[in-house]
Amino acid sequence: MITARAHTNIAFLKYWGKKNVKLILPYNDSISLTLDRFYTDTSVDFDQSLDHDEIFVDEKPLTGSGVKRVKNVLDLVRHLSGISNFAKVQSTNHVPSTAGLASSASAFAALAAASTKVAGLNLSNRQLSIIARHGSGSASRSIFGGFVQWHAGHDDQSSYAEPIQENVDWDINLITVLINTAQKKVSSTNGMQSVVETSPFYPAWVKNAQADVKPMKTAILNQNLATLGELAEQSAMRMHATTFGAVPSFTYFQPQTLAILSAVRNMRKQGVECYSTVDAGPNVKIICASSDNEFIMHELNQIVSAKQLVVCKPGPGITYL
Ligand code: 2P0
Repeated sequence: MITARAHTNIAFLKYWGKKNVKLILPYNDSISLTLDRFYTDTSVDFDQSLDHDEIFVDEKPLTGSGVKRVKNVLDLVRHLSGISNFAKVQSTNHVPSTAGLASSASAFAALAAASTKVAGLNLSNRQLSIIARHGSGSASRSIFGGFVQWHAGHDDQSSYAEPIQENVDWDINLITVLINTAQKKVSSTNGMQSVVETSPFYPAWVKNAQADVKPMKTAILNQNLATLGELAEQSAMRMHATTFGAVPSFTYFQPQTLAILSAVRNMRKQGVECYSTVDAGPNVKIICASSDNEFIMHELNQIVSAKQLVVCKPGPGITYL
């Protein structure tokens, strides 16, 4: 049995829409930061005594659409290794229970790493990224630490992630604002597919996202927080704009999401370098320097409680436990 650990990542330039649904090939490149605080540990064992794949997440049998995705990854590993046994998979998420951050990114990155290693495959991280992508697009990026780019590519082998800067040696933080929601959410998979098929804003999204790749990489390499933050906030707002244009229209924003977005803009007006990003849910993540954490947390405390705030720093790529 092998256990691997992978950390979640937050996209600064979003992945939003598949040009090939089966292979999970995205329309545009995306850029993310792997985080230190949230991660998944996954153990895999191919066992000849099993008559089906056994998959447990947080000690409960996995149900729903995730099962097929896990089997896709296991089938790929069986195909590559020649192993025919079924597998026992046990996955534990280390994320706050109310976060809505339980991420398929860390889960499938850890699964790709553990399953290939236990099958005796000695793969490069690029190959692991391709295998993780078959489980979930964003998982391709969680193989690596720090700032990562997922190249959209045009076929299975050309769509992979690679590091822009693995060891982030500058003072960048991400404050996660956990906003609870009672409303049922549209999954990111369904949300992005609906947008691709129905939103007239989608072509504009693809064109602008791809154009932002180079300036965002430059901002990262120059440690330019202001440019990086502005581009990241733009990417998030443009992604969410596509959902308003979908038929039927939908949004991931909740009232508190808007309140936090507004607070961040106000702090910026006061000269604090802080920027927002929002994924397929109501939580806001604030990009800033740690020297401004105290001020920002104090301001956010007017809107949410202290326990809804989690400060994250750049995190590592996959490790084996
Ligand atoms: C991202 N998201 O770049 C974007 C921004 C959410 C919003 O990647 O269908 O769970 O499994 O490939 O990876 C979340 O989507 O979707 C995601 P699938 P995934 O982080």
